[in-house]
Amino acid sequence: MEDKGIPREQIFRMIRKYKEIDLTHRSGRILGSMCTCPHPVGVEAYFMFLESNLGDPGLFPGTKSMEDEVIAMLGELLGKKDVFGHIITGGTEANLMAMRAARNTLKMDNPEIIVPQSAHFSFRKAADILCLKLIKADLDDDYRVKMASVEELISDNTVAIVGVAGTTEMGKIDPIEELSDLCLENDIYLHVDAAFGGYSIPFLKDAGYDLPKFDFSLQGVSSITIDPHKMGLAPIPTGGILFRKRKYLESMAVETPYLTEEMQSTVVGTRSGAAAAATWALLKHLGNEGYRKIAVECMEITLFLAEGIMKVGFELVTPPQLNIVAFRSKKISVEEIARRLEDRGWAISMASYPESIRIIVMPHLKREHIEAFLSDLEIINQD
Ligand code: 0PR
Repeated sequence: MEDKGIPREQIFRMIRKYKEIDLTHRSGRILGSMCTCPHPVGVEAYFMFLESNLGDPGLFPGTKSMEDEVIAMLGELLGKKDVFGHIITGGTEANLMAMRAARNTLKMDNPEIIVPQSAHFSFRKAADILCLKLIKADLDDDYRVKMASVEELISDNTVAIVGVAGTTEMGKIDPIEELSDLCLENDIYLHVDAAFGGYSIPFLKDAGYDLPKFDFSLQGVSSITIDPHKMGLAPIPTGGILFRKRKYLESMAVETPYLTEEMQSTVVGTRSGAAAAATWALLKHLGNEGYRKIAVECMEITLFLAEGIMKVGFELVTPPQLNIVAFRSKKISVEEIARRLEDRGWAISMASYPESIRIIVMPHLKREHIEAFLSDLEIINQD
């Protein structure tokens, strides 16, 4: 650190150099990210609330009201208006809170959680932090969790079962209705990780897409992760966790002797009020109609991409259910496809199960980007 401070203009000249090295979503080159350009209304709201700390909500009662209203709006979107929860940093923290609530409510000696093989790696972190045994259930031919496998894995130590609505790699929706029935029968906590699908499935259903039930309308669902910083277009970091009952939040509450709130259930103490404000502003500004349009556009481009991939000689791993396309080739290895695409300036990602190239058609990807990608893919296939 220098002794004498650097003037403002010079600072911004300096940091611009770093910024120039970064990729931007706007360039249309990022094909493997679940994040996107934050919506300007969310950004403006975020800026307005930068100093507000929801870890001490008594100082920021206005921001706290916005968080409460956001939780009710997200609950309503997901089948139950009177839910309990918080706006937090993202899917990882939400999944950690859900697993902590399940563990604390059941209080078993050797707690186990059953997650689909497709579950996000945040459950590995949660299992490690919370000392839970992580048990993985098999997938069916369409990369959804196999019910028979889940049933087989249930034991006296099971504290929670996880279903995913929009898997990280394939964008598939697990049979949540069947998981809900199973959990009701066996009195087990069911958590739905809809970090990705939470902001699109309800809108796509509205628009007439045939997608399964996955939310609180199913009585067995105890909690849901839904991330505004993915398909919700909110600035990073903005996540959401919703619980069916207040007792789940209470099971994690610790006393906060000198703060304006008496008990705190979140993992972190000081936390962003800006994230809640941005989510509030976007839900109100875009409304059902705005989000429906975004979700439908992403799906239309997804189907255009999926068809194009087959036309230029590659094969889809599975038909897309949400806006994720996974593909591979009969003659070129996945690593080699990835290398050739990267050489051509595409930032893609690879799925591990099954090995494939995975494209997430987020709102920053427009038809022209996909057309340019497909023509490169065609060249790659002929190289
Ligand atoms: N649950 C699901 C289903 C997810 O897909 C993810 C993240 C999480 C939970 C965890 O969410 P946070 O990362 O918000 O804690 N899925 C993306 C992934 O791992 C995250 C991501 C986003 C990765 C942008 C890369 C990227 O550029 O692929």
